[in-house]
Amino acid sequence: MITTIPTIYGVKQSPFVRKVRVALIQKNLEFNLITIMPGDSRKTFRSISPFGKIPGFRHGSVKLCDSTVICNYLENLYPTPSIFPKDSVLLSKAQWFEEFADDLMAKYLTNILMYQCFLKPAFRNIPPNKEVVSETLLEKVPPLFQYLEKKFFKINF
Ligand SMILES: N[C@@H](CCC(=O)N[C@@H](CS)C(=O)NCC(=O)O)C(=O)O
Repeated sequence: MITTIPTIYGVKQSPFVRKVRVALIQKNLEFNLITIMPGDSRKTFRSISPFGKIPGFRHGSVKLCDSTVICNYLENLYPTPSIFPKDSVLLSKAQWFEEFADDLMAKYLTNILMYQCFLKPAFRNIPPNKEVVSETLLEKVPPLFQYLEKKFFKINF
């Protein structure tokens, strides 16, 4: 058993960092957060996350990247309380929603909208591409929320 406190490398605003923080909190585990921006090129960080993506994760001598890999590591090492259903069909459903959020939701909400509307103007001083923002908001995002609403809330707007 590794006795050191795990360390997350990343920023709180990242949905992938948040996912790992939630898993650690659910499991009542202490952790450190070292603030690292995506793409940071420092050697210590790149030895944990070779392509500079956040979150990176260190636990003793164990170095991991990718939020799904990290959450699975935590679940296997600290099975109680569990963050995944035991039933294999429910587990597959949970894994599908995790993949849905990591892939499609992150693609449009984080990589396009957050980048265009916040990161690009704030850090690169470049205004958002209005066409891309409008196409994403009007065409790409609504089907994702309609799907979630149908699955979870049974609301029809
Ligand atoms: N599949 C990865 C995705 C992580 C990811 O894309 N993180 C973003 C920040 S929210 C990042 O580091 N982007 C920088 C890049 O793609 O170079 C995970 O689940 O951890």
